[in-house]
Amino acid sequence: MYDIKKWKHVFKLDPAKMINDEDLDKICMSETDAIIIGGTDNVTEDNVIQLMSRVRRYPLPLVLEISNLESTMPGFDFYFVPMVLNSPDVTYQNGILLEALKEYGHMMDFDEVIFQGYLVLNPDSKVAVKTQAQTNLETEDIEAYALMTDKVYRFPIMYIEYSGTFGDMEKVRAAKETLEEAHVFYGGGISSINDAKAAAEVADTIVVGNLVYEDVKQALKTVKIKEKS
Ligand code: 1GP
Repeated sequence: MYDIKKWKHVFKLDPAKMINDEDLDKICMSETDAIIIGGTDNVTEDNVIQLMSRVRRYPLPLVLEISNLESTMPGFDFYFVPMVLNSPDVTYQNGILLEALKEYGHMMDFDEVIFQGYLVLNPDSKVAVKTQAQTNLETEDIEAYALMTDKVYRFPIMYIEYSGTFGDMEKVRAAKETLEEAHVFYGGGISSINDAKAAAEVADTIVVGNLVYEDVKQALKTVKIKEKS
């Protein structure tokens, strides 16, 4: 099985967005470590199946980041379940999970299901609006959420999500330095190799999303962070 802790770079593809075969081929044939399929709006059974079947032709790990029950299906290597720790709406902490467990709990393979302590930090992002995330966090809040992830819930991953904007690396560092066990994913606004390097210096795994759709050439360059390792 794949070892997520070795992943340095992943691309996140949004099933609600169009990508042509040529660009998808380049993304999947790059040296990236994995593809995550996930998005906030308009994630449907149809568009997830479509994208999954296109990416499945390539020999790299494929993850579904669960955003709703309707678009959750078998066929992925892993299922990432974001538990949005800084949302006051329990739906996004464990509410969707509750429904998933009621429906699929008896047949879920928990080795494939990875729970993430998820912090949403860009107030203007769709995910922040949807989850009503409390994004105005001080370093001590971040550290406490890191402890919560690591020592209370014992999630294997903490995901720092700045979707749409490049984040404050000092906040990512505060999380990283507090965590003893959990692996740090960083995603948000990586739009060049320099952003990718800056994020990869702090986080264990960087996630490149929008750039795939905005400038595929630049997106492919971000994989170069792996050359030093
Ligand atoms: C989004 O963290 C990912 O969930 C990546 O963010 O789309 O801003 O690259 P961007």
